Amino acid sequence: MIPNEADRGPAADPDGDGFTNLQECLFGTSPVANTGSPTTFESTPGGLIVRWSERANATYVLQESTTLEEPWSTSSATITDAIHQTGVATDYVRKQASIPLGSPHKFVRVQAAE
Ligand SMILES: [Ca+2]
Repeated sequence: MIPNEADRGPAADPDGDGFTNLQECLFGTSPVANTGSPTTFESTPGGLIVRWSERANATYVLQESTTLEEPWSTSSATITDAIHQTGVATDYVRKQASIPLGSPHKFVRVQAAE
């Protein structure tokens, strides 16, 4: 499916998943197929594992907040290449970080920019 002209801009969201074409490009997801969030979360006994895909020539910052209000702080969690790279788009690398569970509860997100 080729999006019409109005759906090709960086701020457009032709698949209606809530992520712009720019965000889809940064995280390696399809801009024309609603396939879910660019980040995935897995709850494990050791903590919450956050995974996302990164491409070269873009910057990514894992951030945490206890309130969802700005400013968020940069997470001190260690970010590594995920063991499983199956299904990752060409030219992207799946990354992961483990966030310890406990108090205070916190929110995490990945900020990306070109
Ligand atoms: Ca989208």
